Amino acid sequence: MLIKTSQDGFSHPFASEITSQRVYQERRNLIKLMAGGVAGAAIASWSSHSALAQNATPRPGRLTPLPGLKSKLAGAITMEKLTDYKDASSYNNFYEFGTDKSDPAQNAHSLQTIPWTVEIEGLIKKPARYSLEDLLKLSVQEERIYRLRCVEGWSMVIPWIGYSLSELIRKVEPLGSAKYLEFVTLADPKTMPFVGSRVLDWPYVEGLRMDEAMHPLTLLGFGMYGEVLPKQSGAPVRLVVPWKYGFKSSKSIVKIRFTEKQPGTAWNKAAANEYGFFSNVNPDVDHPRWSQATERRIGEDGLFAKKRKTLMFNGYEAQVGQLYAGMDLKKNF
Ligand SMILES: Nc1nc2c(c(=O)[nH]1)N[C@H]1C(S)=C(S)[C@@H](COP(=O)(O)O)O[C@H]1N2
Ligand SMILES: [Mo]
Repeated sequence: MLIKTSQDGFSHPFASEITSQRVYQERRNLIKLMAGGVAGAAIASWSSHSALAQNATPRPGRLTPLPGLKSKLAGAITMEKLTDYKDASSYNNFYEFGTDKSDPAQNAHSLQTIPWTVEIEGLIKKPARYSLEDLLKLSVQEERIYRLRCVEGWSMVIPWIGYSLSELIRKVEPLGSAKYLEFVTLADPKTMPFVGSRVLDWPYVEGLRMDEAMHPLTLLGFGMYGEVLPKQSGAPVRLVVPWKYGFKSSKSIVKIRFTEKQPGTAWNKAAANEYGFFSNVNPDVDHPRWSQATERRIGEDGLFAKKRKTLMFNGYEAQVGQLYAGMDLKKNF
Protein backbone atom coordinates (compact mmCIF):
# COMPACT_ATOMS: atom_id res chain seq x y z
CA MET A 1 0.00 0.00 0.00
CA LEU A 2 1.26 3.48 -0.83
CA ILE A 3 0.71 6.24 1.66
CA LYS A 4 0.46 9.74 0.25
CA THR A 5 1.97 12.27 2.59
CA SER A 6 0.58 15.74 2.51
CA GLN A 7 3.86 17.51 3.15
CA ASP A 8 5.88 16.64 0.07
CA GLY A 9 3.19 15.26 -2.18
CA PHE A 10 5.17 12.04 -2.79
CA SER A 11 4.00 8.56 -2.03
CA HIS A 12 6.00 6.33 0.31
CA PRO A 13 5.25 2.84 1.56
CA PHE A 14 5.49 2.62 5.34
CA ALA A 15 5.91 -0.92 6.59
CA SER A 16 4.46 -0.11 9.99
CA GLU A 17 1.36 1.48 8.47
CA ILE A 18 0.79 -1.51 6.25
CA THR A 19 1.08 -3.96 9.13
CA SER A 20 -1.10 -2.04 11.50
CA GLN A 21 -3.71 -1.53 8.78
CA ARG A 22 -3.88 -5.28 8.16
CA VAL A 23 -4.06 -6.10 11.85
CA TYR A 24 -6.75 -3.47 12.28
CA GLN A 25 -8.77 -4.96 9.44
CA GLU A 26 -8.48 -8.46 10.92
CA ARG A 27 -9.77 -7.16 14.22
CA ARG A 28 -12.65 -5.32 12.57
CA ASN A 29 -13.66 -8.46 10.70
CA LEU A 30 -13.74 -10.52 13.86
CA ILE A 31 -15.65 -7.90 15.76
CA LYS A 32 -18.17 -7.83 12.94
CA LEU A 33 -18.53 -11.59 13.22
CA MET A 34 -18.94 -11.42 16.96
CA ALA A 35 -21.48 -8.68 16.49
CA GLY A 36 -23.54 -11.10 14.39
CA GLY A 37 -24.98 -12.55 17.58
CA VAL A 38 -27.97 -11.21 19.46
CA ALA A 39 -25.56 -9.24 21.66
CA GLY A 40 -24.47 -7.44 18.52
CA ALA A 41 -25.92 -4.10 19.43
CA ALA A 42 -24.11 -4.10 22.74
CA ILE A 43 -20.78 -5.12 21.19
CA ALA A 44 -21.02 -2.44 18.53
CA SER A 45 -21.41 0.22 21.20
CA TRP A 46 -18.39 -0.85 23.23
CA SER A 47 -15.35 1.37 23.20
CA SER A 48 -12.21 0.43 21.36
CA HIS A 49 -9.46 -1.03 23.47
CA SER A 50 -7.23 1.99 23.01
CA ALA A 51 -9.85 4.13 24.70
CA LEU A 52 -10.09 1.56 27.48
CA ALA A 53 -6.34 1.42 27.91
CA GLN A 54 -6.35 5.10 28.82
CA ASN A 55 -9.46 4.96 30.91
CA ALA A 56 -9.86 1.48 32.26
CA THR A 57 -11.87 2.24 35.34
CA PRO A 58 -15.17 0.39 35.40
CA ARG A 59 -17.96 2.24 33.68
CA PRO A 60 -21.25 2.00 35.57
CA GLY A 61 -23.08 0.52 32.60
CA ARG A 62 -20.72 -2.43 32.47
CA LEU A 63 -21.48 -3.68 35.94
CA THR A 64 -25.10 -4.52 35.23
CA PRO A 65 -25.58 -8.29 35.30
CA LEU A 66 -26.57 -9.73 31.95
CA PRO A 67 -30.24 -10.56 31.56
CA GLY A 68 -30.89 -14.19 32.32
CA LEU A 69 -27.71 -14.59 34.33
CA LYS A 70 -28.88 -12.53 37.23
CA SER A 71 -30.89 -15.09 39.13
CA LYS A 72 -29.24 -18.24 37.85
CA LEU A 73 -25.69 -17.13 38.43
CA ALA A 74 -25.81 -14.50 41.14
CA GLY A 75 -22.22 -13.72 41.97
CA ALA A 76 -20.94 -14.62 38.52
CA ILE A 77 -20.73 -10.92 37.82
CA THR A 78 -18.52 -9.22 40.34
CA MET A 79 -18.81 -5.58 41.37
CA GLU A 80 -15.07 -5.35 41.92
CA LYS A 81 -13.00 -2.86 39.99
CA LEU A 82 -11.89 -4.16 36.62
CA THR A 83 -8.20 -4.80 36.11
CA ASP A 84 -6.78 -2.24 33.69
CA TYR A 85 -6.70 -3.52 30.12
CA LYS A 86 -3.03 -2.58 30.03
CA ASP A 87 -2.22 -4.93 32.95
CA ALA A 88 -4.47 -7.73 31.75
CA SER A 89 -2.76 -7.71 28.35
CA SER A 90 0.84 -7.27 29.47
CA TYR A 91 1.13 -9.52 32.56
CA ASN A 92 0.41 -12.99 31.22
CA ASN A 93 1.23 -16.65 31.38
CA PHE A 94 1.51 -18.23 27.94
CA TYR A 95 4.57 -20.43 28.08
CA GLU A 96 4.61 -21.05 24.32
CA PHE A 97 5.91 -17.47 24.13
CA GLY A 98 8.25 -17.50 27.11
CA THR A 99 8.13 -17.91 30.88
CA ASP A 100 8.36 -14.27 31.97
CA LYS A 101 5.08 -12.41 32.53
CA SER A 102 6.09 -9.84 29.91
CA ASP A 103 7.11 -12.41 27.25
CA PRO A 104 3.65 -13.20 25.80
CA ALA A 105 2.84 -9.54 25.08
CA GLN A 106 6.23 -9.13 23.47
CA ASN A 107 6.34 -12.34 21.45
CA ALA A 108 2.78 -13.39 20.65
CA HIS A 109 2.49 -11.14 17.58
CA SER A 110 3.84 -14.07 15.53
CA LEU A 111 0.81 -16.24 16.38
CA GLN A 112 -1.32 -16.76 13.25
CA THR A 113 -5.00 -16.78 14.19
CA ILE A 114 -6.49 -16.55 10.69
CA PRO A 115 -7.63 -19.01 9.50
CA TRP A 116 -8.35 -21.04 12.63
CA THR A 117 -10.17 -24.32 13.09
CA VAL A 118 -11.12 -26.29 16.19
CA GLU A 119 -11.58 -30.03 15.83
CA ILE A 120 -14.22 -31.65 18.01
CA GLU A 121 -13.72 -35.38 18.27
CA GLY A 122 -13.90 -38.47 20.44
CA LEU A 123 -16.97 -39.88 22.14
CA ILE A 124 -19.64 -37.76 20.43
CA LYS A 125 -22.34 -38.34 17.84
CA LYS A 126 -21.34 -35.38 15.71
CA PRO A 127 -17.59 -34.96 15.32
CA ALA A 128 -16.83 -31.81 13.36
CA ARG A 129 -14.23 -29.26 12.37
CA TYR A 130 -15.42 -25.82 13.30
CA SER A 131 -13.95 -22.76 11.68
CA LEU A 132 -13.62 -19.85 14.07
CA GLU A 133 -16.43 -18.14 12.20
CA ASP A 134 -18.73 -21.13 12.78
CA LEU A 135 -17.82 -21.20 16.46
CA LEU A 136 -18.54 -17.49 16.82
CA LYS A 137 -21.95 -17.94 15.23
CA LEU A 138 -22.88 -20.95 17.32
CA SER A 139 -24.36 -18.98 20.20
CA VAL A 140 -24.99 -15.54 21.64
CA GLN A 141 -21.88 -13.71 22.81
CA GLU A 142 -22.18 -12.45 26.36
CA GLU A 143 -19.97 -10.21 28.42
CA ARG A 144 -19.13 -11.73 31.79
CA ILE A 145 -16.94 -10.19 34.42
CA TYR A 146 -14.96 -12.99 36.06
CA ARG A 147 -12.12 -13.12 38.53
CA LEU A 148 -9.24 -15.30 37.37
CA ARG A 149 -6.67 -16.39 39.95
CA CYS A 150 -3.31 -17.78 38.99
CA VAL A 151 -1.86 -20.63 41.06
CA GLU A 152 1.16 -18.36 41.65
CA GLY A 153 -0.92 -16.06 43.86
CA TRP A 154 -2.11 -13.16 41.73
CA SER A 155 -5.53 -12.41 40.33
CA MET A 156 -7.33 -10.15 37.89
CA VAL A 157 -10.95 -9.11 37.19
CA ILE A 158 -11.67 -9.20 33.48
CA PRO A 159 -14.75 -8.57 31.34
CA TRP A 160 -14.67 -11.61 29.06
CA ILE A 161 -16.78 -12.14 25.94
CA GLY A 162 -17.99 -15.55 24.90
CA TYR A 163 -20.67 -18.11 25.66
CA SER A 164 -21.02 -21.16 27.85
CA LEU A 165 -19.02 -24.11 26.60
CA SER A 166 -22.16 -26.18 27.27
CA GLU A 167 -23.71 -24.67 24.11
CA LEU A 168 -21.03 -26.31 21.97
CA ILE A 169 -21.13 -29.57 23.95
CA ARG A 170 -24.87 -29.94 23.38
CA LYS A 171 -24.44 -29.39 19.63
CA VAL A 172 -22.00 -32.29 19.23
CA GLU A 173 -24.11 -34.74 21.29
CA PRO A 174 -21.75 -36.55 23.68
CA LEU A 175 -22.19 -40.33 24.04
CA GLY A 176 -23.05 -41.74 27.45
CA SER A 177 -19.47 -42.99 27.75
CA ALA A 178 -17.98 -39.47 27.48
CA LYS A 179 -16.87 -38.51 30.99
CA TYR A 180 -14.13 -35.94 30.37
CA LEU A 181 -13.05 -33.30 27.88
CA GLU A 182 -9.49 -32.77 26.80
CA PHE A 183 -8.47 -29.35 25.44
CA VAL A 184 -5.51 -29.37 23.09
CA THR A 185 -3.87 -26.07 22.27
CA LEU A 186 -1.70 -24.96 19.36
CA ALA A 187 1.95 -26.03 19.44
CA ASP A 188 3.60 -24.50 16.39
CA PRO A 189 7.38 -24.19 16.74
CA LYS A 190 7.48 -21.82 13.75
CA THR A 191 5.36 -19.16 15.42
CA MET A 192 5.74 -20.04 19.11
CA PRO A 193 9.37 -19.58 20.10
CA PHE A 194 9.26 -21.60 23.35
CA VAL A 195 7.50 -24.68 21.99
CA GLY A 196 10.38 -27.12 22.10
CA SER A 197 11.74 -25.76 25.36
CA ARG A 198 11.71 -28.36 28.09
CA VAL A 199 9.57 -26.57 30.70
CA LEU A 200 6.44 -28.40 29.55
CA ASP A 201 5.40 -31.31 27.40
CA TRP A 202 3.87 -29.71 24.25
CA PRO A 203 1.17 -29.19 23.21
CA TYR A 204 -0.22 -27.59 26.37
CA VAL A 205 -3.24 -29.72 27.24
CA GLU A 206 -5.92 -29.37 29.86
CA GLY A 207 -9.00 -31.26 30.93
CA LEU A 208 -12.35 -30.96 32.66
CA ARG A 209 -14.85 -33.47 33.98
CA MET A 210 -18.09 -33.44 31.94
CA ASP A 211 -20.15 -31.75 34.67
CA GLU A 212 -17.50 -29.02 35.06
CA ALA A 213 -17.40 -28.46 31.31
CA MET A 214 -21.22 -28.31 31.20
CA HIS A 215 -21.44 -25.82 34.07
CA PRO A 216 -22.82 -22.51 32.74
CA LEU A 217 -19.93 -20.57 34.29
CA THR A 218 -17.40 -22.35 32.04
CA LEU A 219 -16.86 -19.89 29.25
CA LEU A 220 -15.61 -20.41 25.72
CA GLY A 221 -13.99 -17.02 25.34
CA PHE A 222 -13.35 -15.03 22.17
CA GLY A 223 -12.87 -11.53 23.53
CA MET A 224 -12.26 -9.26 26.46
CA TYR A 225 -12.92 -5.58 27.23
CA GLY A 226 -15.30 -5.40 24.28
CA GLU A 227 -12.65 -6.52 21.80
CA VAL A 228 -11.37 -9.74 20.29
CA LEU A 229 -8.76 -11.43 22.51
CA PRO A 230 -5.26 -10.07 22.14
CA LYS A 231 -2.90 -12.82 21.04
CA GLN A 232 -1.12 -12.98 24.39
CA SER A 233 -4.46 -13.72 26.06
CA GLY A 234 -5.07 -16.84 23.98
CA ALA A 235 -6.56 -15.63 20.71
CA PRO A 236 -8.67 -16.56 18.95
CA VAL A 237 -10.42 -18.91 21.37
CA ARG A 238 -9.71 -19.95 24.96
CA LEU A 239 -11.40 -21.28 28.05
CA VAL A 240 -12.19 -19.30 31.17
CA VAL A 241 -12.94 -21.53 34.16
CA PRO A 242 -13.17 -18.95 36.92
CA TRP A 243 -13.31 -21.23 39.98
CA LYS A 244 -10.10 -23.05 39.04
CA TYR A 245 -6.50 -21.91 39.01
CA GLY A 246 -5.67 -20.01 35.85
CA PHE A 247 -3.70 -22.80 34.21
CA LYS A 248 -6.94 -24.75 33.61
CA SER A 249 -8.05 -21.96 31.24
CA SER A 250 -6.31 -23.18 28.08
CA LYS A 251 -5.39 -20.63 25.44
CA SER A 252 -5.48 -20.89 21.65
CA ILE A 253 -7.46 -24.14 21.54
CA VAL A 254 -7.27 -26.26 18.38
CA LYS A 255 -8.95 -29.47 19.50
CA ILE A 256 -11.54 -30.65 22.01
CA ARG A 257 -11.66 -34.39 22.58
CA PHE A 258 -14.34 -36.23 24.54
CA THR A 259 -12.90 -39.16 26.50
CA GLU A 260 -13.90 -41.86 28.94
CA LYS A 261 -10.69 -41.66 30.97
CA GLN A 262 -9.38 -38.61 32.78
CA PRO A 263 -6.98 -36.91 30.36
CA GLY A 264 -3.43 -35.98 31.28
CA THR A 265 -2.83 -32.25 31.78
CA ALA A 266 0.29 -30.19 31.09
CA TRP A 267 1.07 -29.07 34.64
CA ASN A 268 0.17 -32.41 36.17
CA LYS A 269 2.59 -34.12 33.79
CA ALA A 270 5.28 -31.60 34.72
CA ALA A 271 4.84 -31.88 38.52
CA ALA A 272 2.12 -34.27 39.69
CA ASN A 273 2.66 -33.56 43.40
CA GLU A 274 2.12 -29.81 42.84
CA TYR A 275 -0.69 -29.65 40.29
CA GLY A 276 -3.66 -31.99 40.39
CA PHE A 277 -6.39 -32.58 37.84
CA PHE A 278 -9.05 -30.53 39.63
CA SER A 279 -7.02 -27.48 40.67
CA ASN A 280 -9.99 -25.74 42.22
CA VAL A 281 -9.07 -22.46 43.90
CA ASN A 282 -8.99 -23.41 47.57
CA PRO A 283 -7.47 -21.25 50.32
CA ASP A 284 -7.38 -24.28 52.66
CA VAL A 285 -5.20 -26.45 50.46
CA ASP A 286 -1.69 -25.09 50.15
CA HIS A 287 0.57 -25.63 47.20
CA PRO A 288 3.47 -27.77 48.51
CA ARG A 289 5.79 -24.78 48.18
CA TRP A 290 3.53 -21.87 49.20
CA SER A 291 0.26 -20.92 50.87
CA GLN A 292 -2.86 -20.34 48.79
CA ALA A 293 -4.66 -18.37 51.51
CA THR A 294 -4.11 -14.91 50.01
CA GLU A 295 -3.62 -13.28 46.65
CA ARG A 296 -2.34 -10.08 45.10
CA ARG A 297 -4.73 -8.28 42.75
CA ILE A 298 -2.80 -7.07 39.73
CA GLY A 299 -2.92 -3.28 39.66
CA GLU A 300 -3.02 -3.04 43.46
CA ASP A 301 0.56 -4.01 44.04
CA GLY A 302 1.79 -0.78 45.59
CA LEU A 303 3.96 -0.88 48.67
CA PHE A 304 0.94 -0.57 50.98
CA ALA A 305 -1.55 -2.66 49.03
CA LYS A 306 -3.11 -5.29 51.25
CA LYS A 307 -3.11 -8.88 50.16
CA ARG A 308 -6.61 -10.17 49.59
CA LYS A 309 -7.99 -13.31 51.18
CA THR A 310 -8.48 -15.99 48.57
CA LEU A 311 -12.07 -17.19 48.49
CA MET A 312 -13.22 -20.81 48.29
CA PHE A 313 -13.69 -21.72 44.62
CA ASN A 314 -12.44 -18.20 43.88
CA GLY A 315 -15.74 -16.78 45.17
CA TYR A 316 -17.96 -19.00 43.02
CA GLU A 317 -18.78 -21.55 45.73
CA ALA A 318 -22.53 -20.92 45.59
CA GLN A 319 -22.50 -21.80 41.89
CA VAL A 320 -20.07 -24.72 41.74
CA GLY A 321 -19.77 -26.13 45.26
CA GLN A 322 -22.28 -28.91 44.62
CA LEU A 323 -20.10 -30.32 41.82
CA TYR A 324 -17.71 -31.50 44.53
CA ALA A 325 -20.15 -32.53 47.25
CA GLY A 326 -18.68 -35.37 49.28
CA MET A 327 -15.27 -35.19 47.61
CA ASP A 328 -12.09 -34.94 49.66
CA LEU A 329 -10.66 -31.73 48.20
CA LYS A 330 -7.29 -32.23 49.93
CA LYS A 331 -6.87 -35.51 48.10
CA ASN A 332 -8.48 -34.31 44.87
CA PHE A 333 -6.48 -31.09 44.60
N1 LIG B 1 -1.79 -22.65 25.90
C1 LIG B 1 -1.58 -22.13 27.13
N2 LIG B 1 -2.63 -21.78 27.88
C2 LIG B 1 -2.43 -21.24 29.12
C3 LIG B 1 -1.14 -21.08 29.65
C4 LIG B 1 -0.04 -21.47 28.83
O1 LIG B 1 1.14 -21.35 29.21
N3 LIG B 1 -0.30 -21.98 27.59
N4 LIG B 1 -0.97 -20.55 30.92
C5 LIG B 1 -2.10 -20.68 31.86
C6 LIG B 1 -1.92 -19.94 33.09
S1 LIG B 1 -0.76 -20.53 34.20
C7 LIG B 1 -2.72 -18.87 33.43
S2 LIG B 1 -2.63 -18.13 34.96
C8 LIG B 1 -3.66 -18.30 32.45
C9 LIG B 1 -3.33 -16.83 32.29
O2 LIG B 1 -4.25 -16.18 31.48
P1 LIG B 1 -4.04 -14.63 31.17
O3 LIG B 1 -2.59 -14.45 30.81
O4 LIG B 1 -4.93 -14.33 30.04
O5 LIG B 1 -4.40 -13.91 32.41
O6 LIG B 1 -3.57 -18.91 31.18
C10 LIG B 1 -3.43 -20.32 31.19
N5 LIG B 1 -3.53 -20.87 29.85
MO1 LIG C 1 -1.23 -19.52 36.25
